[in-house]
Amino acid sequence: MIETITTSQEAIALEEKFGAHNYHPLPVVLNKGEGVFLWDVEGKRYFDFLSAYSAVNQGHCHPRIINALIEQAKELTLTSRAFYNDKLGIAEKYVCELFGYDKALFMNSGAEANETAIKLARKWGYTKKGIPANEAVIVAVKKNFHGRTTTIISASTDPSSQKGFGPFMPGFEIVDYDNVSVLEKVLANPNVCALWIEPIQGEAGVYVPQDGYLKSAEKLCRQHNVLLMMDEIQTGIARTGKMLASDHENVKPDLLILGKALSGGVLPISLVLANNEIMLVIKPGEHGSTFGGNPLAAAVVMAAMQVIKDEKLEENSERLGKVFRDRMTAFIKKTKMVKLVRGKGLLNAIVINDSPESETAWNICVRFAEYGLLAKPTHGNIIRLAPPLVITEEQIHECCDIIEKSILEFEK
Ligand code: IF1
Repeated sequence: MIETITTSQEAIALEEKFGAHNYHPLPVVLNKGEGVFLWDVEGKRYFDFLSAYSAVNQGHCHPRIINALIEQAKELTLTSRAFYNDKLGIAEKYVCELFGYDKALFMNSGAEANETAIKLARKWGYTKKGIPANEAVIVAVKKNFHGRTTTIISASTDPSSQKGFGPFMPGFEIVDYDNVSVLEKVLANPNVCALWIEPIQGEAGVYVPQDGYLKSAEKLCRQHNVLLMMDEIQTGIARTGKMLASDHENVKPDLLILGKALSGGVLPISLVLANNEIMLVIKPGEHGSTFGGNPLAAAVVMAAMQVIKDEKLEENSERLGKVFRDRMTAFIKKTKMVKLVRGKGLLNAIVINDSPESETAWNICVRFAEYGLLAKPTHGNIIRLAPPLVITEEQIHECCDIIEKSILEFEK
C-alpha cells in the first residue's frame, strides 16, 4: 500500500534509508508548489529562489501547462519514434520558428541534449569538415557544467563531478572561459569541430563573461569553420531577460541546446536545434531515445513556451533583475558579509565574504528558509538567487528584505 508522509522528519528518514545519497538537500520537505511559492509538509510557505535550477521559469504548476499535460495525457502519452504521432511535427515546427532553425531533435534530460550535440558536431566534423576519423576535438571551457554523464564529465574541470568516474572520453580540449585570445589559438586546429560553452556559467556561480566574449567566440568559430555549441539549458527560456542569453549579443549558435524550462518543470524535455547542413548528418537509426519527442512532451513544450510569450516573462525577467541587483548593490554597501552580486535578468548570485570551505553560505540559506525563502549555495560561498520569472516587483522587495535580514544576522 502507498504510504503517506505527515512530517518532514519521516520523509527525510525514508530518503536517508532507501535513497542514494547523491545529494545534500536543505532540510525542507515540500509537497505543494504554485507560482513563486512552495509549501512544506508542515504547511509553511516559501518563496522559491532556486526555481529547480531554472526549470520552473513559468512558476510552479502553471495552470496552462498543467492543463496541456492533462488533456494530452488523456489521449496519448508515448508512441516511441517507431511510429509517427500527431503532435511532434507541430512542436518541431513551433520551436524551429520560435528560435529560427531548420530542424529540432527532442530528447529528455539536458545531459542527453548535450550528448546529442556532441554526436552531431563530431559527425559534421567527419562528413563536412573532413576531420580524420575519430580525431574530432571539441573545445570546452574551465568550470563548465553540461550534465553528469561520463562523456560530459570527461570535459569537466570540477573534481566533484569527475573524481572516481574514469576512464574518460578523449576528444576534448579545455581552455579558459571568457578569454578570446586562447580561442584564436585553439580553434585554428583543423581537427576542432566545435566550441562548447554556456553563455553564462551557472554552476560556476553565475559567472557572466565580459561583454563581447560571445560575439568574438562566434566570429572565431565562423572564421575557422568550427560549430558554436551553446548550452542554454539554464540560461535560456527568458531566464536572463531575453529568450536566450545569446540574444544579449545577437549571437546565433550553430547548435542550440535547451532543457529545463522548456517544459516549465512539468516533464523532462530537452532539445537541440540546428540547420539542415548539421542536423541531417545523423541518419535514421543513428540516434534517438524511447521518450524523446513523445506527444505529451510535444503538447507541454508548446504550452510552456506560449506562457513565456503571452506573460512577457523576458521583459519581467529583465526589469526585475535590475530591481534585484540594485537592491543587492545598495545592500553590499551596508555589510561586509557580501562581496558582490552578479547576473543577468533573474539569474543572479551573491558571493559571501568568507572562505569557499566555510559553512557560512549554507547557514545563511538555512536562515533564509527559516524566514520563508529557499535558495542553495552553488560552490562554497556563492548563493544563486533565481526566482520564477512570474515574480512581481513587490515580491522581489519582500524577498530582498528576507535576504538582507538573514545576512545581517551573520554580521560578526
Ligand atoms: C545536478 C545547476 C548543476 C545545466 C547546464 C546541462 C545541464 C544542467 C547549463 C544538465 C543541469 C542542474 C543539474 C543538477 C543541478 C543543476 C546544476 F547548474 F543548475 F546548478 F548541477 F550544475 N547544462 N543543471 O545547468 O541537465 O541533465 O540535469 O537535465 O546535476 O545536480 P540535466
